[in-house]
Amino acid sequence: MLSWFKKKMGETPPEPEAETTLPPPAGEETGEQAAVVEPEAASSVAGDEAGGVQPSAATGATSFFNRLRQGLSRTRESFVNQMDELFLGKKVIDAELFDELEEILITADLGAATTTELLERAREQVKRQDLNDPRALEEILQQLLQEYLVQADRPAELVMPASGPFVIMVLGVNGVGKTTTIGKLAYKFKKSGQKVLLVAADTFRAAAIEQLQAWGRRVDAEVVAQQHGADPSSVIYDAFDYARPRDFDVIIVDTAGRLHTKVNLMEELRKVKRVMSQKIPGAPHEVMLVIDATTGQNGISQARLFQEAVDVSGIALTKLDGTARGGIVANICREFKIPIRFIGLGEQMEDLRDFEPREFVNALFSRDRPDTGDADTAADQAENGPDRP
Ligand SMILES: Nc1nc2c(ncn2[C@@H]2O[C@H](COP(=O)(O)OP(=O)(O)OP(=O)(O)O)[C@@H](O)[C@H]2O)c(=O)[nH]1
Ligand SMILES: [Mg+2]
Repeated sequence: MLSWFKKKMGETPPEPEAETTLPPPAGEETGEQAAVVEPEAASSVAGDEAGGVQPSAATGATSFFNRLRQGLSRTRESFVNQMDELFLGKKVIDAELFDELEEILITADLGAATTTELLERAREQVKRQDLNDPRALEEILQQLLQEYLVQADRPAELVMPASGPFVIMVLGVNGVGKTTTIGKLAYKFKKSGQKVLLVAADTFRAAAIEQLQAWGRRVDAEVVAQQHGADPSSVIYDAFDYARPRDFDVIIVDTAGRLHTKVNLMEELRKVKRVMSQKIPGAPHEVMLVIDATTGQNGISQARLFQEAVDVSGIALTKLDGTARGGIVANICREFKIPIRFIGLGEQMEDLRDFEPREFVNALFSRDRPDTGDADTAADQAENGPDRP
């Protein structure tokens, strides 16, 4: 796996800082309602509040792989338990075993089409290699699942432009975790030494602006916002004008997940996107669709609407910690053929991980065993530094 972003012209991301001191969580703050917020004011509040060190999940004995396992514990336990029950009770690979396996995979949100295709390939392999041991089938399954995820993992890395800010437009149905993901992403970029600006272009929902400002304070990133009900395009204009002389590396734009009608929403998103490209040629460089893993097929159909309206370039899959149905990952990879860039495994700023297929499948299939720390990937080390004792 490559590092999670790179700059063009062969520049590599700077080394992450060993530990970042950030203000304490600021979810409870309330910003001034319907006020035009000056970017400097927003950032100075962050500075004022920077008194404590946010306890970081990166400290302590838990390895990053273990954190992934923990995040996926619901999925893993359900999946692994069912697999164990199935395979332990069987001596040979037969049609009944395949039927039961099919049920497990569909229950795990793998989707009917993906399940059928996957089992078809598994059957072929079993036949070709003349296998009898059910455990061998489990290995095949693991390998095939990983292949699905790897296929869609073509450049999962974000590529920043050679000059000017890297603009990310974040979209998705309401409540999927857009604003939270923006906060976490800003934290990741900040930790990598990038100068980040957040833009509150969700002016529809009353509390949306304050929520983004709270994240701005939490991760110490500036926020440009206007009042509730303002025209999102006008917010973009303001924000990009503000950004021009200030040398931001990354601009992340929050958008509405809901308007009066779906048609309105899609039209507005297209307009917002157009305005961005008028202000900064090439922007947005990344159109990131956020999907809530707990919503299953429904989430996928909703995501399809966004995909049709604007050209999505990457996916962030949130709330994988909150579902026992991790199979949705394979389903999304097959359905969208767009790289899953990040997965959300909790509500805190550290809970956004690069999506690494091999690591993901390993965590999903892993049984409870003492962690040796060996499982940390190079990507983990590069991103978060080595494990601390
Ligand atoms: N457990 C868990 N909760 C998450 C994750 N990501 C977001 N959430 C929670 O999901 C809820 C909705 O998140 P938001 O970020 O407000 O979602 P949104 O898409 O911006 O919502 P709207 O602005 O209403 O469209 C919040 O309570 C978040 O804390 C995740 O990865 N895991
Ligand atoms: Mg939001």
